[in-house]
Amino acid sequence: MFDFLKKIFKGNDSKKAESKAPKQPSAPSKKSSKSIEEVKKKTVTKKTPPIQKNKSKLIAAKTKPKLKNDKISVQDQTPEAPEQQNTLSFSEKIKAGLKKTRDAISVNLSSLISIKKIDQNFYDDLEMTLIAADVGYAASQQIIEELKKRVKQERIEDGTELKQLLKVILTELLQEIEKPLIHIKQTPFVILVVGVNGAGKTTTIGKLTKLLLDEGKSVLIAAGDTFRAAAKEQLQVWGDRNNVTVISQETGDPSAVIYDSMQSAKAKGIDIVIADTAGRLPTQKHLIDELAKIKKVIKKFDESAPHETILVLDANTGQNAINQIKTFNEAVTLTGLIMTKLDGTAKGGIVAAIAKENPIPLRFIGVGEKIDDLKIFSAEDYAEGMLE
Ligand SMILES: Nc1nc2c(ncn2[C@@H]2O[C@H](COP(=O)(O)OP(=O)(O)OP(=O)(O)O)[C@@H](O)[C@H]2O)c(=O)[nH]1
Ligand SMILES: [Mg+2]
Repeated sequence: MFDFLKKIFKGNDSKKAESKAPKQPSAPSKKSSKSIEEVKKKTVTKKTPPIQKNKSKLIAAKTKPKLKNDKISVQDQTPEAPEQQNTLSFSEKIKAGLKKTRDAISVNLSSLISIKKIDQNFYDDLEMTLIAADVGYAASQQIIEELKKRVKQERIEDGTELKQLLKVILTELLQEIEKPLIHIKQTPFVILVVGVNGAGKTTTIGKLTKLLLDEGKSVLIAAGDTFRAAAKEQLQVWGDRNNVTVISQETGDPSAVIYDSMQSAKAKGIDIVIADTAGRLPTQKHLIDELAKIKKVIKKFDESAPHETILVLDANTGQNAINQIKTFNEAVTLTGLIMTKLDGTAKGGIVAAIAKENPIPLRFIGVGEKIDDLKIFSAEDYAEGMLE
């Protein structure tokens, strides 16, 4: 497990995620119901952070000689690093990012709780509120059914307790996709980044590189977007900010660039290659097929690569994210997701829709354009950010 998980989780008193190996999407497992009392207890009990299980791997990674990244302070290299970045904690940053979503839900929820009895009308209005935040029909239904059941079981009449219970139920649903990225020992560990145009792939690669460098890994970036003019330059800016090598070519063949990058990383003993790709729409079949070809070429170098295939999603696209997951997953078998732009949308509920409808692990969330604005997804923090 990446060490930065440990760093980020340190000082965050509400962690409870368990370390799990990355795996293909699986059907949501049934979870036992938790009472409010259990939840209250949970919030004061410090749980083992997810990295603990893989401690030996971390130590091994730490003792490995690092390359030029040793010399740099990424923080110093970031031109736009804002003062506020270092003062906000992990949970606070997520909360700040999800402000619009929370406001949209909370305003309705507060008025519902303050004026209504907990009856069918209340549940109907709550369902509409969740759907408006893009939680989606299926997930909203599941949440409401569970809420009804447990309100009855636990004889809840008080609005504050109901909100607390709603948070627990949402957390349980989100835990289906709370599976942090685990670094296997393979070198180079190859991360292929795909997604629609403008989703935030390149920016996310810049932010992810920073997280990995902080973890003590060495990183090389492959400029696999050979399609868009200026794509290379944009990636190079992120490479410069992080002081890592960006490999690009004059040719228009993304497979060749990524293959070259893997070769170079192998020769230099670099831990991780992150490969950018051109944006493409699910409807552009030939471009989606091209991704499968890229994957095939990567496999010629290393049968086990890419070790992580990440789809970057823009939270503003709402329910269309489900469609994107389906199409990209069919073409390249996704192992993880990153949801970006959660800071700019009132539709952060889409993450719950994914947990219900297509539970591929959500590795990170993007809550801004700055280098430090990528966070490991935590179900509990996210639910807290949505509902407060
Ligand atoms: N507010 C906000 N903006 C973001 C976030 N991530 C990316 N962006 C912005 O989204 C825009 C597109 O980002 P890119 O990284 O170029 O997206 P891309 O997927 O690489 O785009 P193409 O290569 O054209 O397909 C840029 O203006 C980014 O600054 C985020 O988490 N929050
Ligand atoms: Mg790009």
